[in-house]
Amino acid sequence: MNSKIALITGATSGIGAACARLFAAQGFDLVLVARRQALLEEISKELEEQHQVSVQTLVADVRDKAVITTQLESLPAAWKKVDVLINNAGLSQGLDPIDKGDTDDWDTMIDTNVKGLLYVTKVVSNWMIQHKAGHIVNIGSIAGKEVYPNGNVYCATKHAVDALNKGMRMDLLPHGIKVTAINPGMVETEFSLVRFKGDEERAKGVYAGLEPLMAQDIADAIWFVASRPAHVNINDMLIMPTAQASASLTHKK
Ligand code: NDP
Ligand code: 8X3
Repeated sequence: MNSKIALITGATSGIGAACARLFAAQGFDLVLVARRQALLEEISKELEEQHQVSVQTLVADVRDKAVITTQLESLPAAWKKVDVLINNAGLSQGLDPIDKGDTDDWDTMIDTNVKGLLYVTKVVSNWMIQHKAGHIVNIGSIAGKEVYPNGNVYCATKHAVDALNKGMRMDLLPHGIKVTAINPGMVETEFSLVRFKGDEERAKGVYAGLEPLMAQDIADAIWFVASRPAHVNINDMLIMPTAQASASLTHKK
């Protein structure tokens, strides 16, 4: 094993997969969490071969408290010395006014983006406390700073991440654990495809006429915050495409 470990949730796609590749390139061993086993195995094999790092894959739904807790706790002791936790697993479902929203979509977003993040953090923060060091990077959003029409529940979950990010930093302060929020604007990943439940045309339309951020842009920012000296913590970073001024204002050509 190498000397540093990063645990990344939502590592099969988008920002999480880009982080897995970047942290492996920097020599980190990885614990990768997501639901799609085949994709997890593919990325794990790719990184072990390309970068001579070790990878543990946890096929788990972060919404399932018993499963995610047991899987994390079942890791060998050496893997529990996590240096960087990237709380990235998350999603949006639907884009409807509050009176038309699907309550199952609301449950999925709240359970994944808020409760799933908490379940993982509960376990890993205790490991970090034991080791008296660690860095938790929470993936929030511009949607956690502002609200946009029909974004209601998704925005509420990301506002919750914003609050949790601040709360965690206070609670973990005596233990020397860093806590950082990375808040992206529009990033072209599977995000819109998931939001619009596989409607590729609608998903593509979100990014048409402007240059969105790419997952790599966010991974670069995460690497930057994770590689600061021990005495420096970046509390909060808001990263937007140049063509996006606010949550609801983009400039399309
Ligand atoms: P993707 O859809 O490309 O990736 C989401 C990842 O989360 C996938 O690996 C998915 O894996 C995983 N995931 C989703 N639900 C669960 C679950 N219940 N349990 C475990 N893993 C899960 O989207 P992004 O990369 O864009 O999203 C990553 C994060 O960035 C999210 O928190 C999102 O809210 C946030 N974000 C995205 C922005 C964007 O414009 N794209 C902007 C701002 C923030 P699997 O399906 O295999 O479980
Ligand atoms: C995702 C970005 O476009 O929904 O958090 O505000 S967006």
